[in-house]
Amino acid sequence: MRTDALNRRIVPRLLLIYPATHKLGWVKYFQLPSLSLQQVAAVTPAHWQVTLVDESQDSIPDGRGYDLVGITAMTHQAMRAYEIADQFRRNGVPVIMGGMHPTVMPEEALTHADAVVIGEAEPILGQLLKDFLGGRLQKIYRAPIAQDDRLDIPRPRREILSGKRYLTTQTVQASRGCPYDCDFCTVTHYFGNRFRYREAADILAEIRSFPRKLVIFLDDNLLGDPAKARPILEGMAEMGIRWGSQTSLRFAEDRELLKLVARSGCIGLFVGIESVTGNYSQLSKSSGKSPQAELMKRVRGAGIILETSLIFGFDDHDQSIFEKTLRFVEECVPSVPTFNILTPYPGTKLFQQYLQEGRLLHQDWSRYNHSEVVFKPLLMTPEQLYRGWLEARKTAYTIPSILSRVWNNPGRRFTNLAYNLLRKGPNDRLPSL
Ligand code: B12
Repeated sequence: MRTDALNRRIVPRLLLIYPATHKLGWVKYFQLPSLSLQQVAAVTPAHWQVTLVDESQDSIPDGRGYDLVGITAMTHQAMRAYEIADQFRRNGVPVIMGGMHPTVMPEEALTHADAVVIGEAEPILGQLLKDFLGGRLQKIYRAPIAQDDRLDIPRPRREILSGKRYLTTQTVQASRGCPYDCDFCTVTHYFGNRFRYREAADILAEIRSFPRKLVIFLDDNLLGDPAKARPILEGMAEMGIRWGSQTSLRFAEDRELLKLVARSGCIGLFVGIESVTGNYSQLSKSSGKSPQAELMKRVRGAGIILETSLIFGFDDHDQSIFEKTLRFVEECVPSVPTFNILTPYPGTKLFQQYLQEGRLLHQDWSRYNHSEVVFKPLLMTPEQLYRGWLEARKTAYTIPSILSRVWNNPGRRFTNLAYNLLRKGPNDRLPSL
């Protein structure tokens, strides 16, 4: 019946939704827009009309006037995504889902959606939409896992963001895939085990089209393959832009590369140190000899703000890990240290291990958010892990600690201070148990 109505209408309408898990207040205007949905829009054939609802800024419509709803979800968004999906389906509007959580839990997602996309939308969405219009929608659309080292995707459709306010809409993805295959990560399994890069010329043309100077890369590891990253960096060095990205610290083993990174306008990098016991980071898989402290010093010395992610709760962590980690932060002085509680996301080897060992406390996905303990740690109680994490956050973000970090990081002191104060923000509002 729906298909008949659709056939009568010339322009089919797709509503894309980014679910919000909590109210953000004024901070909502300092977020980055979902690139996932801009990319989904980019591979939606031009005869579709596409609308984006970002729940942190917009309310969810009732579905009238839309033919199909597409919802994205990371694990912590899944419960909210399902509520929204159920509502639309009750109102007679079919729903498709994609993103990391539906990709790793397709059967679960299918209890709330008419179809699920597993993996990347680019190779498969055109077929899905064709099937939908033809009344032949299948339940599962599985994108092949890419095998080559080229990433051939269209640029995101930024115009769907119009009318919304973000920190910047100038976000770019240069590469996908990762060879490291860490136990707590799903990326390798679904996005391939090599770094796939877009053509440097295409990335640089995209950046040149931006009206403003700040660019944020949404890559897992922009500098993962230096040979592919170099032409992008060289091109950016000509443009006088400022940029930030996530990467692995190992790039700083190459001093020339570090110089080029700084010269190309890099103002900040987010790196995963993961554990100070050294057993879990990409760095421990590196062939390089430089210890992390030295690499961090080099990056700071180049005037780049270094945000480091440190995780608590691995199986070799007892209660001494908090003290050890704080000492590491004092000695290595990352510009902005972030502390996370280990979270075994579905689809990872870690999740499988804890499931088999009966160590998952629950599967309430909304609490799989790095700020709650959802599993039984090996050498601590869940309460000890939570309290230790909270105390470490508070200790590292006292005003004297912040000032000492800012003082010890040359260059960009104002940005660094502002970023530290932003990170300190939520500490006082977290429950103490
Ligand atoms: C950039 C990034 C961020 C940015 C997000 C910026 C933004 N607003 O988009 C920042 C730094 C803010 C961030 C934060 C977090 N992130 Co993050 N992030 C990433 C990263 C590196 C890339 C995501 C991205 O934009 N990719 C580009 C888009 C185009 O790709 P995509 O999302 O995969 O979408 C494609 C397909 O999945 C599919 N698809 C996606 N949605 C849909 C919907 C439909 C309808 C269809 C058909 C298809 C489809 O099509 C797209 C095109 O191919 C990924 C790692 C990764 N490689 O996926 C982690 C990742 C998504 N993040 C993760 C996590 C855990 C978080 C945090 C919860 C961490 C924390 N400590 O708080 C927060 C959550 C913040 C929030 N918004 O609520 C995990 C999620 C794991 C999981 N199972 O949920 C990932 C996978 C990292 C990891 N290694 O595990 N993140």
